[in-house]
Amino acid sequence: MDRGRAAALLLCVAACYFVTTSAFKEQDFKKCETNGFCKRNRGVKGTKYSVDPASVKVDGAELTAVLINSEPQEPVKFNLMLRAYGPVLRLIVDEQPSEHPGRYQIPDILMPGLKQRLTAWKGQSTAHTWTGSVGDVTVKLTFATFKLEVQVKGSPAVVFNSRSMFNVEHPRKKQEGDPEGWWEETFNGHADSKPAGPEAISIDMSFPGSQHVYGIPERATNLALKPTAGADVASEPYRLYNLDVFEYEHSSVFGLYGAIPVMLAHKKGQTTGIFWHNAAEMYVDVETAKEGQAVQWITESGVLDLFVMTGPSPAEVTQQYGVLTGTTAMPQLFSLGYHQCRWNYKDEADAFAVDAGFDEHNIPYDVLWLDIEHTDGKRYMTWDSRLFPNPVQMQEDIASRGRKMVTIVDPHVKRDSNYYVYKEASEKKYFVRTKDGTEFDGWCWPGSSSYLDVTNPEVRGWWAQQFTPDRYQGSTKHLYIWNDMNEPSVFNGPEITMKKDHLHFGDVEHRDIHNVFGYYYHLATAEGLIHRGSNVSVYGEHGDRPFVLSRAFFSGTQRVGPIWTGDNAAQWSHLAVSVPMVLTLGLTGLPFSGADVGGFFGNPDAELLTRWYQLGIYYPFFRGHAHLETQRREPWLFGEDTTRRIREAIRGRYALLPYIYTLFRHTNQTGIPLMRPLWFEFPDQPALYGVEEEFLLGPGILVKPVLQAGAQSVDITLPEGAVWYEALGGAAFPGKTGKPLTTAVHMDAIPVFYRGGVIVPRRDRPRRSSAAMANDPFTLVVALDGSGKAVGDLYIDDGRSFAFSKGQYLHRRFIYEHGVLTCDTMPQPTGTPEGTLPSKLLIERVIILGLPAGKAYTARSTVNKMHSVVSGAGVDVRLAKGSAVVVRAVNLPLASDWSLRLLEGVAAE
Ligand code: NBV
Repeated sequence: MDRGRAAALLLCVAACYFVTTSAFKEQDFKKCETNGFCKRNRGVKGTKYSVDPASVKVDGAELTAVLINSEPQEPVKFNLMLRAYGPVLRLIVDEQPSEHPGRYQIPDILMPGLKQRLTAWKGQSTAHTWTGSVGDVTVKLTFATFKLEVQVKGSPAVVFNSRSMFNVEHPRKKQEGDPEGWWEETFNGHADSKPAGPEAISIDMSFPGSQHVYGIPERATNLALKPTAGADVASEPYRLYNLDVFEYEHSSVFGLYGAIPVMLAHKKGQTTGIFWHNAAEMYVDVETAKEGQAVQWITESGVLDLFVMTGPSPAEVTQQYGVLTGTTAMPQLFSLGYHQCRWNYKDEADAFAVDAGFDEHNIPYDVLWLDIEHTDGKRYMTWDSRLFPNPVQMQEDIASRGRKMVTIVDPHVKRDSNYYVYKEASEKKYFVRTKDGTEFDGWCWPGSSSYLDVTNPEVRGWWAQQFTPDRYQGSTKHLYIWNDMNEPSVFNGPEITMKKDHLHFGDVEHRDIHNVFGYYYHLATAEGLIHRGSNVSVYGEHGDRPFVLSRAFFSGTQRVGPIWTGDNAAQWSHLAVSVPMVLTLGLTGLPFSGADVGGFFGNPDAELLTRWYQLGIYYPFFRGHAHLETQRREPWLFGEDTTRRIREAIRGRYALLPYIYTLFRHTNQTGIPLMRPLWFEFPDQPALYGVEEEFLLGPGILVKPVLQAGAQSVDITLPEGAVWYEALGGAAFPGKTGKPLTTAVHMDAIPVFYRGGVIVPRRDRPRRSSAAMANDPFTLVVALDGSGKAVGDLYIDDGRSFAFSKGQYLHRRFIYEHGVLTCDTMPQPTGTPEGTLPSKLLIERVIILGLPAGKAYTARSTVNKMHSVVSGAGVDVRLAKGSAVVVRAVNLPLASDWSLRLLEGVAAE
């Protein structure tokens, strides 16, 4: 194509992309009805599958059997395998190797070393069933019709194929008279050649007694998934297919940029998790049946490789999933601060002005972001030299104030032989190919573009070399990366993505790897940042931890870096849906996420923006961002009151950084999310199972965002079994599930509560960035439970390198009991090296919530068992409304063991 025509087409494509569309364009996307594999299998029942009883063999940890589909004239046989890894089960159904090479299995998602966890079955067969058990888990395999029931401590957790929807479309030869759509399908003019023909798999599962199911991100919808099938329900099924959805709606089953095929079902006493280890397109129907929630999953291709995480608690399910796919990478501390982004900060002067604006208005922030316009013609890793003539100086200058920068690097590579990235990758044949084997030429921001085949380890290795300053010119060690459009987004492709018959490494069709493509790109970029920091190899000890934000994601993304929820809108409904979206990501193993604060499209008014910041400070990833065509909205542009409120909110985030960083260490060690639905912490209270408007940050902070314009009051559910202390004011409220507390709200803050029984570490001195807080002392908020106890912990390390993994950290535990607060070493999970880190940091203040009001107190401390008196400790009953005792100037060393005794009514010595 000549340059002129190419430019014209690009203009049209780009214009169509964001001018003519004022709303979600449903017609651009397939529905179940227009998607062959879904249409063929949705709701279809049959009883054709059985297990051949003579084939059942158990060899230690592995049961194998032959599964037969007796419907075709010549019955089709499959291999069935059932394994246990302690409380996690795995069911695999694949082609028989003699018949077919086997279905596609993604190679890089499961954690290495799973094999070591295999646990031997204790089992027995009858003529009709095989029953086996591992620990508290029992499975019953019924031969005809094939059915698999899983029980935990005798209570049913999940039943597979109870509704006979199991179906595997077996390999076949093309024949005349085959139904339409088996061998080729066309959507909106895009033909999919489907060389393997029909290859879908469907399976149903029921969760007896469960009221709700959760999970299967990403979509903008409720936390508890609404039924999509069954009597009186007519809805599209939930879809898992990574797509760039323009102006997505705030309430829809439609799949967005990322996919995690993980679902949780919950009932009193039992949470069950399902993970289908498969990256092809999927649909999921949810039905409320008499016996509980019943679901049907359908995938277009790949293997049936299902894991069951048997819990039984929600926290255990997330931990078990962490064992399978890994836990959240420990982030750098700066990345938990506030990020200021916009499409686009126009030039260096603009970037400096925004940076200075934060200091002028005394608002802390950590990272300034540059979107696509900073590049030379959307050639990523280059600069528009007119707008950004001195990128190195710019980064150094911003870094001199303790801050970082981020630039965007998208996966489409401009097809320009003068562009070094394209030239080299093309010569090396590193791009995705069309079905005919030629380099794929698609349309995206730069115009004609090719896409690196990041499923190839060699390509990832090469990509990871591109981030050193000699390759990425104008970059410095203060620069981090943002991967957008990695679903991948292809403006002129079917459903704005890549054709399914395109070819990847090993001639694997795009169909099989679509949902994991973005993960691979994200992974390779993150490895690039590890390489560039120092001379050490990948995962080296002293290089900095990477920070790469991704839009697309899959299971395993948590090991790489954060994601955000994409292009939301400046609307109250989008503010509200951000909570279930982020909660769902946490439940499915990807806790490091957040929504664009303020809403990407459109212009928030001061009230919406304020409420968004007040909520956003609790997102694990906290970034303000806005579309190119929106009005500027830096926090100081809405008048003094708004600036003050946003300043207070962001300062509140910074005060909580010690708690948030500690929570990240926990999720890094266990997989338990930071942001949790109320039922996650109180799993035995059914009235909480549907609550999605409020949440807990870690175990100790309950947040009730204000989600309506002009709200004068809100109803807050405070779960039973705990005392709750208003964060501002300290007033105590006993939890009463089912009886919300109605509270008046004002614009200065949203309601937040400390949970009795938890100690929250804070750093209360306002600073300009997280780096500037490095030597600040801590405050401990000790919120007492009904019996006067509380526990908590504080984790610190250098905040940036991998040295923590070798033991350079401090993890301290605090216990308050019988009027004594102690500090000692936090016990670590097995395998964690003991932590040592020289540190002069102090606990300067202790705030105790829940002591009898109106009394006088004094305090005495003992450090390393040496008796000493708190020097100059002022003891004060501060907050009239509540019962907060503030012990000031205690100055106790974080690195030492100590105790602090509170004495009632005794004068200070
Ligand atoms: O790079 C431009 C935008 C970016 O600001 C946004 O955050 C991404 O989600 N990008 C999408 C491409 C175009 C969006 C209309």
